[in-house]
Amino acid sequence: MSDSPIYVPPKIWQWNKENGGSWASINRPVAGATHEKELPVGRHPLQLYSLATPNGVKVTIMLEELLELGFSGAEYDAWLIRISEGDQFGSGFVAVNPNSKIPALLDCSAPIPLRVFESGSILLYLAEKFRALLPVDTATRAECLSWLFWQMGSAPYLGGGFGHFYAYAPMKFEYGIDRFAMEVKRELDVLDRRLAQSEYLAGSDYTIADIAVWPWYGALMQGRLYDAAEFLQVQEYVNLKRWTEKIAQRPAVQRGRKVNRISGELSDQLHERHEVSDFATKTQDKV
Ligand SMILES: N[C@@H](CCC(=O)N[C@@H](CS)C(=O)NCC(=O)O)C(=O)O
Repeated sequence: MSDSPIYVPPKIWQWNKENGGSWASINRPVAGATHEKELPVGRHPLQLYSLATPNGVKVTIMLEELLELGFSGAEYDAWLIRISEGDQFGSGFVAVNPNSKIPALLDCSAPIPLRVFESGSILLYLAEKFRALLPVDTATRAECLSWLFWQMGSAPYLGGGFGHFYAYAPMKFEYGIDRFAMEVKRELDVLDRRLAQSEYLAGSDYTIADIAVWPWYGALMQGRLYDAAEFLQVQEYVNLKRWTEKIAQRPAVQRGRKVNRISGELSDQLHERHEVSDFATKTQDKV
């Protein structure tokens, strides 16, 4: 990387492995497996390969909510994928998600085990499979799916844009931080205005739209993402704050947040989840 503040792009881009960003060691400009490694398979119908990033937490909250609703078919084994160590590039993982990103789900209750990747797609798949947390009437369902897809389109500005330049980039670059802080503030305002009209994103009921949005924007509101709550003055968004705090109290959310977590308080880390009793016996401060 050049030290000059002014970058003139060369005619042809070259892969510079030494760009110094926090994730530089795992970022590559090509897809596909880097090594042979089978994935483990447990005894439950659903096999989840993930990590407790906001995208991963969406799915563990969803599964815990389904179990809370009494769907025993939602029992799952959650296996840890350490993305900083390149587990997402093992051949077994790439077979479940050709995009090499967590979360990835294998449904072994189907006649032939079927793969589902992309967190929004996993939420929709599970909601349709169990007929839960997705409204049935046309208008509310459309509203729910609109917010679900809004999240999938918007969060990359929060993570890949703001989070990257504010927290991970090797130097603080005002242009990038300004551009994405502006966009994230706008997104927070979008949510705040919606939640001024409605208890949850799709209407009066909690749905997969809330499950998709909370791990990103709720975490930002609670000061758990990029240490940016003060910088973005999140307390201004009072309706979003009310929604964030209400969802944080749900038992399934509290359990889902812990699954595949490898940082933070030891009592919040459950590296792998195979049984409901693991929450009581296997958080990392007990093993
Ligand atoms: N659009 C994807 C994004 C998934 C994603 O970005 N996962 C990140 C962690 S939050 C990841 O696995 N990164 C590893 C890598 O980029 O190599 C989804 O929602 O599932």
